[in-house]
Amino acid sequence: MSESVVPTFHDLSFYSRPDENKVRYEKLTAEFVKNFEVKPDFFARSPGRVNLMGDHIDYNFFSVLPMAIDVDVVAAVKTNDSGEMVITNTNSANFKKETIKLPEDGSVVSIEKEHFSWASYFSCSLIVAHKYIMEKYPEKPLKGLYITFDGTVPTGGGLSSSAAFCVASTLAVLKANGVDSISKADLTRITVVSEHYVGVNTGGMDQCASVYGEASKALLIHFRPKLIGIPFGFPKIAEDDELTFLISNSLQVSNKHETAPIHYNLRVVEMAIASDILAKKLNLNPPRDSNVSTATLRGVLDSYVAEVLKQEKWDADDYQTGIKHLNTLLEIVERESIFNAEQKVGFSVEEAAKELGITVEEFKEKYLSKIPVRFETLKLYQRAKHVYAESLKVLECLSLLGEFSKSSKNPQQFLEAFGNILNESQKSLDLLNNSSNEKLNKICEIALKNGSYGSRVTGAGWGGCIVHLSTSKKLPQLQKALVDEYFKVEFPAITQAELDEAIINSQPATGSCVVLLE
Ligand code: NG1
Ligand code: MG
Repeated sequence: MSESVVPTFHDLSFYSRPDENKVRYEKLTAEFVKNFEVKPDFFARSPGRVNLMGDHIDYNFFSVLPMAIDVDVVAAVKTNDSGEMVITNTNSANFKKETIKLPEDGSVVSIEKEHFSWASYFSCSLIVAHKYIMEKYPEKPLKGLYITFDGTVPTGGGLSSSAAFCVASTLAVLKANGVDSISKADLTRITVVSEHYVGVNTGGMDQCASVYGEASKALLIHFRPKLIGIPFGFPKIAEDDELTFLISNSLQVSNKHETAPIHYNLRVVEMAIASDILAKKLNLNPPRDSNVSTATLRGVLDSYVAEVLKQEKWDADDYQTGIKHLNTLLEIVERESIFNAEQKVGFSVEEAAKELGITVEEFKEKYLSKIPVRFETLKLYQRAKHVYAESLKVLECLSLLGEFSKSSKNPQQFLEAFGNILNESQKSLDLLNNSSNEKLNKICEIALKNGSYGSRVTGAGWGGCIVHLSTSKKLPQLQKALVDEYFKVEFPAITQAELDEAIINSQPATGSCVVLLE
């Protein structure tokens, strides 16, 4: 599986709605011709994703369960001889034309932190693609490009618009520079770090889901022992009814780049500190994550299994053993000797430094200087508990799916059990990870009364989308309730077109690809 190659298609039949996309590609081509007075050579596209289970755990290297979805970012591309990257967007009101000059000495571009724009995300992709090309063809200078993008992934919505954009951009630069074949594993590996260049310390779920997506399949993504996406199908629940995931966009935009210091990056930092404190208290020697030189919560679990339980590493598909170990870690996190009652409320910098046996200066240097964050107290207990409990839920989902497909278990029971795991995850995201909010909780509440078996915030949170587990028969009621009780109440002037975009009934979609049309 890891050796499979990013495909090239010669028509649009890989889409679940090829006709709609034909019109869209024609419009994009016309827009490209208007911008650059030539036709594009090819298209590079990459889809968004919805995460079904396991949020804020990928950067702790725990497995996640996303699926690529129909919405995507398409780049129409042509090379030029000017050595410039000229990027335009069909949504020119929000994304204005930008030109990025390639350094004359052939080195990779650098990102100007003071001039942050959508082009900064393109530059991230340019950096990772250029580095890859330099390794392959050290003597060839990078070509200039004309690009027009067209995106249908809602931005700031937890459906990973940024990863779809970065992967499509990277693929565009690679293809234009003669990389006609790249493995899915390589494309994932190089794009995983791209957003780190704009200061968001992302995990690898989104890029992996965007690259490995397959029609009608969800994905199990492992980060250890190595990053890999494994497609799997959902069981049929009845002859005349189908399991369906509905996505509803809360239309609260969360700009991860702007809020990173108080939201996303703060979680990355809190979880790193929690890992180091757990390792110290348990006398463990977990591997250090080379990126941040701290332990990870996954590393703590693996070391505990090896050093204390003296057990071998368990296989990624041995869910029962994984469940047992995660439960052990959850019990440990509850111990008074790990976090006392006061610490369970939150840590000050002084307290956290004291726990680690280092000075406040050393603490600030190690944890607070590389990734800027702002906080009142560090919620280390809550974050560690969320990560272990959420990772446990991923394994519980897998184990449930396995059981259901083996035995002739009642589909109703299956949906209820699966939905229950989703609902417990939402509680954890809200109360332990604090990445939900009142409006997002409200959407979940409405959905659960109207045909959803389980609803949870998907992606980073603090706004964005909710994923609901439902069935095709229950969809009309669910959609109607969301419209009447959320969208029309929160946004009385909302139009039908806006509603159509906010409620997404998406099938699992094909991952990143190059498209060559006649
Ligand atoms: P979204 O919200 O889709 O950007 C982010 C991270 C993921 C993961 C989730 C939370 C990026 C590109 N992706 O997703 O790696 O950590 O949050 O599970 O920032
Ligand atoms: Mg994103």
